[in-house]
Amino acid sequence: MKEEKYYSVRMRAAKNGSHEQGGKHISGGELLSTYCNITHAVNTLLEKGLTHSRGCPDFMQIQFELIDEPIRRIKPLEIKTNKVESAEMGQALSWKLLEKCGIEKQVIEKAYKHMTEYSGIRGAILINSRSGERIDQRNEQGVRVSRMDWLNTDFEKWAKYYEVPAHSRVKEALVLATKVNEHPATVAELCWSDDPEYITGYVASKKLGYQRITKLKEYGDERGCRIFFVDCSNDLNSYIHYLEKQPIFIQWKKESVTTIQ
Ligand code: WAQ
Ligand code: MG
Repeated sequence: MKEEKYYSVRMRAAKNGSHEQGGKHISGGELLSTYCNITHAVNTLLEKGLTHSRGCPDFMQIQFELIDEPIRRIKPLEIKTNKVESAEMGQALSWKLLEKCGIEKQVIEKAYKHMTEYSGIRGAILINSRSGERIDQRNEQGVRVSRMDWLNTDFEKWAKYYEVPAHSRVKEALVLATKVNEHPATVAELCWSDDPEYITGYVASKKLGYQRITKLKEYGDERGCRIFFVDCSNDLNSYIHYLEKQPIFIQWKKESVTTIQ
């Protein structure tokens, strides 16, 4: 049977002008939809951008396009939640986890510096996992990972099994982390939200899975970021092409559960 066609639907919203005009990034979103579901998909993203804790946007763009390539299906990273008392403890744990991925201290230090410098951008920063230098040339834009999704019914079964809140935020973050860390050139990822009321972040890698850390910043802080530690002996352009263009569905089967420490 021929697979149904899917569309990539994307949204970005900003305040005080568009992103190009130097406006403040408010919200972004990406999902996959069948043709009959496009109205619903567009409305979901519209709602996301209109009701955001970073503010009311005065610019929004929503677009959809047909995906012509076959969609790859991959299983979600294993999840672990690490409870911490303070942002300092959370950050210390994130260092420890990144070191476990083979990343050196001075590289992590540089990553944290990048985090502060580029905390307002709408995409991710790519850094060389050995030198800590930023390697994408996307400046204020960063690289936006796109063309990925997880069917809600499947995600909800997964959330119930792992006793994780079945929130779209968790789904979106795990979808992104799974896609990014599936690529052989990704060594690890560090992320926390730019939403002032959301303080849980994570470190993810193939080996460690998706390691949530319940506090990586203080409430009210609007600084957030995503950093991918990349081993760039591989071609950077094809890596970025994978992040932006390779369509991926996350699919979960209870039978394939493995455990991480
Ligand atoms: N591609 C690349 N970078 C992105 C993308 C994307 N599709 N989406 C967001 N970012 C970057 C961008 O710089 C944002 O400012 C930053 O990440 C944070 O995005 O409880 O909510 O959507 O398990 O605010 C993680 C923990 C929550 C969830 C992360 O990020 C959990 C979050 P946000
Ligand atoms: Mg955000």
